[in-house]
Amino acid sequence: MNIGIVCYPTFGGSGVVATELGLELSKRGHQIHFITYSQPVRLDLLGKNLHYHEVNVPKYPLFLYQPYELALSSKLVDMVKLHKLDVLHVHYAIPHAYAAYMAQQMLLDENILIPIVTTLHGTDITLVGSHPFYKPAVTFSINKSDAVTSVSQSLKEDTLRLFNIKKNIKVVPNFIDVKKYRSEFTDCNRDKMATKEEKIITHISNFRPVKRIEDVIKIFYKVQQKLPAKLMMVGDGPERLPAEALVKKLNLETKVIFFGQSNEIDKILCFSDLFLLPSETESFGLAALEAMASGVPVVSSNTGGIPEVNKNGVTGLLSNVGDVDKMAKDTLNILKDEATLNTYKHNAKEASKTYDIYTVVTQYEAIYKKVLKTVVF
Ligand code: GMT
Repeated sequence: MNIGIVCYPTFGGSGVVATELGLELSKRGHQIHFITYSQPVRLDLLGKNLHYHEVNVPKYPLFLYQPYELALSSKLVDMVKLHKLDVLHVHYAIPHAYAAYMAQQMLLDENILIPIVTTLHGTDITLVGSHPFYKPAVTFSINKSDAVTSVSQSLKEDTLRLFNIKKNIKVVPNFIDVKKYRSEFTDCNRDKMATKEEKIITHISNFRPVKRIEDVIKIFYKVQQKLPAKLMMVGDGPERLPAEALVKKLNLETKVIFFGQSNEIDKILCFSDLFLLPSETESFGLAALEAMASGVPVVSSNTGGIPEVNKNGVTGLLSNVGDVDKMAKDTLNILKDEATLNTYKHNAKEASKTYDIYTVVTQYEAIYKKVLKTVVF
């Protein structure tokens, strides 16, 4: 199949999922066309069957806001025609589902049929999409998609609660490539990051308010009072500077390392003992799944889709949003002795295997085949 993938090309979870999906589909022989405003971050090499088409938005001084949707839908029309695309798979409803629908209508005018698959990722529904300024357009474009998927059951329920949706939403969870995480708890040069006695706690995100970065620091502050430990802060975003200020205020500068954005997530997770994810809301928590696949247990909030991924008492421990005292206690409970920690590590890795790329990508292929067969305009 010739498949067009539209996503945010950044370090965000939806872009990562879209890129990994495209890479796997290309290995299965499909021609994959990424249509985005810059090359997706995890798409280092343009391999066989992979293509990238940049969406350019010409700047014009009259516009306070440059019309990205217009440029994207025009690019989609051109790419569908030029590369004879069979299906468009858009990740993150805003504005991708909307732009894809416009492209579909323009193409229909030329008797070209192109089905649209929309994958809902989280904030496109829970935070941004449900804002009254966007809601009618988001509802419309979800209902006009030929197939709609969501990355968790919780996100499906949120979508049905927040919008008037007439379409069936199929849950297709996020995934990891189990093969990439085969190595069993190897050392990974952890001695460069911490002493033998110190436990390594890690947080990875885009440092947006929804991630509750301050909670991460507060949890660590309490933990390190009881147990020698280091905190690895990976990622970048608006909450990074306030987080650095808090670290300074709490005299934690020698114990907290800010990596910024990193392409070495696997290495960092390899030497981590525990992952913190105290988010306000989280449709799935791909970062937690990646941690689990590396054998790293997760202490998290119990919001959104996180409990579907992080099983309480098995792969980690969960608390109400903002309960930093309990999250600190949970962290200490998991790290208190090697036997407990190793049980959690083992469980985390085992549980992650149910999200293997092989099964999940096959589900997407089935959806593409179905829309190709059933769509009549
Ligand atoms: O919030 C982020 O980390 C970025 C955002 C995105 O769309 O890039 O993530 C959302 O999609 C991810 C991939 O499906 C999910 O794993 C995240 O849980 C979800 N984030 C939120 O719901 C806050």
